[in-house]
Amino acid sequence: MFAQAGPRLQASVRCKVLWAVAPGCRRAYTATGVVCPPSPRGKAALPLSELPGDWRTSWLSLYHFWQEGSFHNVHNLMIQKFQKFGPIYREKLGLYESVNIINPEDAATLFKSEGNYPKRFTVPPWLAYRDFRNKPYGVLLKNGEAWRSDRLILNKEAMSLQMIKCFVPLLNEVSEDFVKRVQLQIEKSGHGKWTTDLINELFRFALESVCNVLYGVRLGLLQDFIDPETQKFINAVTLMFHTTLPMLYIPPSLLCRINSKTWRDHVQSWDVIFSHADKCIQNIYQEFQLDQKSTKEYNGILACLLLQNKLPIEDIKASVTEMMAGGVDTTSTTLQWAMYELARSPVVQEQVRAEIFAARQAAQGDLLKMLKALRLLKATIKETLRLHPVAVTVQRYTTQEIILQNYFIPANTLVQVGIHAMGRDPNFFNKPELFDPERWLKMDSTYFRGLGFGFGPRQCLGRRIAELEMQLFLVHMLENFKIETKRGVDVGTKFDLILIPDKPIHLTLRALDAQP
Ligand code: 2DC
Repeated sequence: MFAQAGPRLQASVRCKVLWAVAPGCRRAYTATGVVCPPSPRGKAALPLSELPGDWRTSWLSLYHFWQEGSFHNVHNLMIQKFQKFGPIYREKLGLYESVNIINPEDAATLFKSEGNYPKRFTVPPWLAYRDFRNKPYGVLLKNGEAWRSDRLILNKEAMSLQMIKCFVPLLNEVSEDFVKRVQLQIEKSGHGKWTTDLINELFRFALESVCNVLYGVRLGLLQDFIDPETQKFINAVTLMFHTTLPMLYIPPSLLCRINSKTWRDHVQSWDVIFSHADKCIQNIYQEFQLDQKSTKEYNGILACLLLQNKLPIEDIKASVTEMMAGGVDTTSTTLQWAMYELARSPVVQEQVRAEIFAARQAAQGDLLKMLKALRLLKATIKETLRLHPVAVTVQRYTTQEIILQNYFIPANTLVQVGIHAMGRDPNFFNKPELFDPERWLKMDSTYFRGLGFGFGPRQCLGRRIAELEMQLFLVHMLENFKIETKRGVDVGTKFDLILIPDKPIHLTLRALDAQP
């Protein structure tokens, strides 16, 4: 089904709630973290108009935001705002207004009240593109009943335990091939090691992985020569994220009307993404119609969806395209951060490696059994996402009035949980600057602290694929290589819609059996 263009776009970027200007900061906070709640609990809750926050007019703050070049620094500004205003503040930048929270207890209140149709912030230019090209929304962008029925069908294929078992061999072979590729590069170097910025290799690894799970097909991205179309796809995803940034604050309809470069680049990136995904989908679809299904037991998510025949092909296409695009920069960046942190903490790296060796032996070839035993490895991924989440916030529109930090938050308010800020706040994590995966196994309570994939029925649909993909990657890498990095090079974070390293990360991979 094709949706109508105009009205939908307008509704999505128009402000829903209008707030009166409120007094600014009234309390003092320490430099490191958030201090006690504003008014003692038990007292009558305060109205929204009392919420602290930087007010002025939204357009003026947008202007300052722009001037200060804060575009790529949204995550650090958020930390500063929590320090200035406390655990809850409200903000309005251009058209974009929200209430921001940092406390895990408040996140719990928010998510527990989300109901059956949770709605997150829908990135305006992503809707605008689909309206512009008259393409249907996938599950990422749908809401209400349309979202729920699609999501339930997709959950069975992408999130259920049964299917996870099918993903393991598919993802495992891609990781094994990645190791072979690194071994080749090490041999080529002649020094028993390979030092490089791995990001493009990781993009290819991630795309190869997600495509094997979606289509049951190997693209061959871990070879020296790769199809230029595929590299175009990878570049398009990064450019798509990058050009989304300004359109979080300036309505895409405006940029479209003045034919700005940002809008044109954005449309072009999505065009590349859709046409390439379409080719992949078409290939499988044809095999299907010609009844040339391969004899493998499992042929990937797309084949299952086609076989089920519960979703119209256009809806399948839309959601599969989203999963394909969503699976590239997210896991690759997280893996890059994980290796960076493991390189900086050799002791942790050794512990995780020891766990993997032990689990490998005990499992005797049963991969699922091995993965089950890898508690520290899973904690390593959690810890990586604590310090380096992909998304700076997880957001929901309230569906009913709720009370957060003793303020009434009306229905239909955009509330954002600042998960990047939460992960670095000493109130919620002891010595937050320390990369310490074990904390997840020792903490008294991890209650609403690990929100890297969101929460509840609207959490990341790719979560299980991403987790398995990252676990298997790290298993194979740590079994074969020592990961090292130059000391003293601190890499910061840049907001480019998703959070990414602010400079290239150079890693050295050294064959484990050829230690100096
Ligand atoms: C960006 O203020 C900052 O998983 C905004 O794989 C709030 C916001 C809303 C939705 C978030 C987005 C942020 C970051 C990127 C996310 C997105 C939801 C899904 C998307 C987190 C935090 C992502 C990367 C998907 C992308 C799939 C797409 C390529 C089809």
